[in-house]
Amino acid sequence: MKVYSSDKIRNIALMGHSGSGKTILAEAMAHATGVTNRMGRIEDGTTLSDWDDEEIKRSQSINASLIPVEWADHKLNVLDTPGYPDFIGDVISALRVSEAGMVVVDAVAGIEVGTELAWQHLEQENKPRFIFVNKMDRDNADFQRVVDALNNTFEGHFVPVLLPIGAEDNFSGVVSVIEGEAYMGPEGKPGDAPAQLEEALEEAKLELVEAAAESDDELLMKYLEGEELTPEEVFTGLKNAIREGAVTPVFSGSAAKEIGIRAAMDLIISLVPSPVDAAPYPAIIDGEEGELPGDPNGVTAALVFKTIADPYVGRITLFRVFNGTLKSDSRMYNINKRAEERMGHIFTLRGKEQLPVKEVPAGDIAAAAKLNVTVTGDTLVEKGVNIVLPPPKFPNPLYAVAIRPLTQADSAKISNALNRLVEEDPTLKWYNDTSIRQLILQGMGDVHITIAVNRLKSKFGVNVVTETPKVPYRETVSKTAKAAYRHKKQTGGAGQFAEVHMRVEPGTDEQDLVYEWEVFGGAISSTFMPSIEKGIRQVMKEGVLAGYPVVKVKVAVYDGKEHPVDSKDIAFQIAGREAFKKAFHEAGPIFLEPIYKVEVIVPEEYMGDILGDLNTRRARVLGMDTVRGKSIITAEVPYAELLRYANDLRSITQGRGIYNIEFLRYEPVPQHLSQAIIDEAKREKEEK
Ligand SMILES: Nc1nc2c(ncn2[C@@H]2O[C@H](COP(=O)(O)OP(=O)(O)OP(=O)(O)O)[C@@H](O)[C@H]2O)c(=O)[nH]1
Ligand SMILES: [Mg+2]
Repeated sequence: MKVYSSDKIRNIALMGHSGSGKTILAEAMAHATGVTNRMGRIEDGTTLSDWDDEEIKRSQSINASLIPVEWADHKLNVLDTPGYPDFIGDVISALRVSEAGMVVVDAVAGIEVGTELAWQHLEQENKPRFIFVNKMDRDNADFQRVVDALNNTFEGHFVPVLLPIGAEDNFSGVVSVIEGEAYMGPEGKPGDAPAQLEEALEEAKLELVEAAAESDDELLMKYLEGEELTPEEVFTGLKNAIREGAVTPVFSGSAAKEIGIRAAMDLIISLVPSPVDAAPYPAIIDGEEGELPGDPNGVTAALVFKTIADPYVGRITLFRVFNGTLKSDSRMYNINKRAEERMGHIFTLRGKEQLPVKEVPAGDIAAAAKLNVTVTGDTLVEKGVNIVLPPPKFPNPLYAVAIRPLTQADSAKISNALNRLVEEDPTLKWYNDTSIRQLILQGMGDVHITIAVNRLKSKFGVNVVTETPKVPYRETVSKTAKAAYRHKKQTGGAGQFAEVHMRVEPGTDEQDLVYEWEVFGGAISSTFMPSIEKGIRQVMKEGVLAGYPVVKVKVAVYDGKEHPVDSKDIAFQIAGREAFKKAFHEAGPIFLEPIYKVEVIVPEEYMGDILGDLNTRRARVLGMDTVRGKSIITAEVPYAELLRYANDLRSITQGRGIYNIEFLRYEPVPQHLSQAIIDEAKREKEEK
């Protein structure tokens, strides 16, 4: 593909509710610009974006896809993101490298959960926003109703820039409000605006011109003096207003019928900030906070925002250059890993297709294959330069399952396969929790996990069964107790003898075991000190009450007895072990459970339901706040009560709630719940 200079590039992320038509919109842009000679269809699994097997199977996007299109001597890097909330990771990645987000809204359904989530995200990231009201060809499509709803629901000023000509079966074209020209049919044939739109056009134009004028003193003077602003002046002013979030332009069209697509691309070029407009970019330069000018002739720095790990194609690393120019076959330095990488032939991706490029100037997006150590979030720089670009910020996982390899062969392959999956998707995590003897796979929701499990099988041939994860309880004591144990085996052959007296008490946060020796006068020789400790540590690993590790105890051995011949290491290990168990039982044993900080964000009207539900989860509510119609509830909640929260919150709020969690600490389990943990452990043991 041809190399475009930084000012000719536009990076835009398509976002919004699942099914609003983002993938088809990207497809229509590719078709309109001659990339394909026919439109792919979701139903046939033939779109450029949704090429992955799982995407085709589910008829929905799972990964962000890059669809570069060339239009009017510009290159538009369209990033088609998934709308389903479990796949938020790729929305975050795509937005990190885009100058703007375009929220696609269904003209019939109007504002949906995914619209709200996308909007919230764009507000948080402070990115210029655009709305594309899609599916104007559908029965009951109503453009004005959507614009009104947007203005009533969200902060900001939503103004049409492309008005629809007709609707439903009669939807035939769009009119550009600023220039007054119509684009008719799929070819976008030039035409005149129909008379019945005159009033709406005038009104929208006035709003746009005012917004443009207000963003620039010079324009404002001209406007107030009654002079007409040229379309160029309106575009320039409007660009500022959009950047400040004062105005959100609203497009209309039909991706499937390919109407309004060329007009939309024209406006993206005019209104979306180019990488030059959007500079400077924050970066850590030589260890200090600084800025990069986005200069293609400056030092080179690129951010890796996505990795595709395909067992057949190999690893593909997508990056955006923020400064300088990255050249094919060059060597770059991964500053995070402190390692050199050979870039090989670089290419841009279009869906899964690789299109070679010679070089990538600041602002553009491209990919490299077979890098050695580089992962998502890393910065690649030219040798001798110390620049770190802020990585995309991914949320902590919300949902977990335990997975068990089905056969020995699966077991051998599983950790490699999981590593590859996680490399591709930073919102997926896995670890082996030895305290509960389970392999834990964490993600953003049940669909996310289901797909990960499917991929384990289809991509890596690893079969697993999933189970509910156990809560990683810990065992400890709440008071001081003493116990003594005598181990004696002196019937025939070599004898064993050891007697240990010990005191067990609550320990410190820093160490699981504080072990002290208070034996005076040589009742036990100190050579047996480590033997007793070994016995204690063995019990701590295995647990006393229900098989969970023992933590935070202080043990003092203060007396005992030994035998000149029969006392040996093993005898004291056994005595230490048994004495510890005895004392532990006497010392007010309790369970500790993990406590998480939970932040729930829901539309105000759900606040009561959320609080009521949290109440049943033993939550401690720390704060409640309402900001612009959204309630934010923070609470401390035991992990045991959060295992199904992703699903439960979804059903309480019809999917309109989001939350994030963060581990805080371990806390004692209330006494009345302890017995259930013990019973459950017993039941499991018997089953085995
Ligand atoms: N009538 C009509 N249908 C459309 C239009 N655009 C998309 N569709 C259909 O809407 C369905 C969903 O379209 P997608 O492009 O997959 O939606 P998406 O926003 O990418 O959805 P996710 O990938 O799940 O986030 C498909 O069946 C499309 O054919 C349109 O303009 N008009
Ligand atoms: Mg899609």
